[in-house]
Amino acid sequence: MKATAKANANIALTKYWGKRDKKLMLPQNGSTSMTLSDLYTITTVEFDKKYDKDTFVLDGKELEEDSREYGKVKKHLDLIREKAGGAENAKVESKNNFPTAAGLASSASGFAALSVAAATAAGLKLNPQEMSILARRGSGSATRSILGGFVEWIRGEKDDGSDSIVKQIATADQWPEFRMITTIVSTAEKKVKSTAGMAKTVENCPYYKDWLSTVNEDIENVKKGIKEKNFTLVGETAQYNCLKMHATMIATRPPMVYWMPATLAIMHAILAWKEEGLEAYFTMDAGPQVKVICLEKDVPELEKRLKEIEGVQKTVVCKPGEGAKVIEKHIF
Ligand code: 2P0
Repeated sequence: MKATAKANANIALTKYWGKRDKKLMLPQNGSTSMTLSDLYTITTVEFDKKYDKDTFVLDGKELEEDSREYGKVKKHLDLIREKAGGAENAKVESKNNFPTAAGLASSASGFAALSVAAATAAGLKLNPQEMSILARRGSGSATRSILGGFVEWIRGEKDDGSDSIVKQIATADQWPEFRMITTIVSTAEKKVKSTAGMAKTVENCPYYKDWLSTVNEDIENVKKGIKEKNFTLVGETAQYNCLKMHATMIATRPPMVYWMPATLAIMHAILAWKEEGLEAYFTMDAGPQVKVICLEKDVPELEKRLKEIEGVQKTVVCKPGEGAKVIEKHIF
């Protein structure tokens, strides 16, 4: 009744922004991503009669029962208990190797690891597709972290979500030179979480319909670029898609401006370096960190230059990584 899982974060190359069903976590649009090799969550789950309530320890700190995170984890455990026909309480302990809730996709790796660990501990035998559907119920982007390499989350059409599934575009080994340099410019918790932010955008952004009508073309270009290893096509499309998503965030009431001065400084630098012939692209999520899309050969020069930009606290170089998996070593 105890299991541990490790799941990598993923960064979207074309973004998920908006739900059409909040309960089933069905997206308004499809998305694509790269699963990262070096930013991950490890989670141990134990169901046992000895626990008189669910407890959740994140990075060494027990979460309060009235906190938002505790509520989300409990809800996910309830869903798994319902599927497994179990009723025992659980102890859940998670560790991230990066700052939580600062726009570094902690909910993606978090709910992917929780789903694999809890489903395994509860005795559920799920294939990767079923596991990704389960992970999606915890957090939309977590569905993509179940698979490794380059992944597409298909929007689907059905109301029950059975066709809103993930598909691997390419394995990590198919494009081993692809890199994402994550720059950390702020570790402060963001003011508007993705869940609330995307709901507001769907509700009142006048450009949201234009986002929806242009996303599929971006997805096709990213998939084509990955299959052909056409770095320019992937990078340009990812950057363009990210800017369109941020345009919808900015043009929402109340506005969401996730960029910090250092975010903008990196964006300007990347655009200028590209003019000089150093080819890299940027992408940002619902936070200030910039993920720099590049090839292995340019990493030393890019890292050196990025570290010279005021406000850049840290850089982490990530390769295409593996999907979520069960591991033997428990946290407790
Ligand atoms: C993405 N983001 O595709 C997009 C881009 C943020 C910007 O998925 O409400 O934590 O739990 O489904 O998955 C972040 O949103 O939101 C996200 P919920 P989630 O990576």
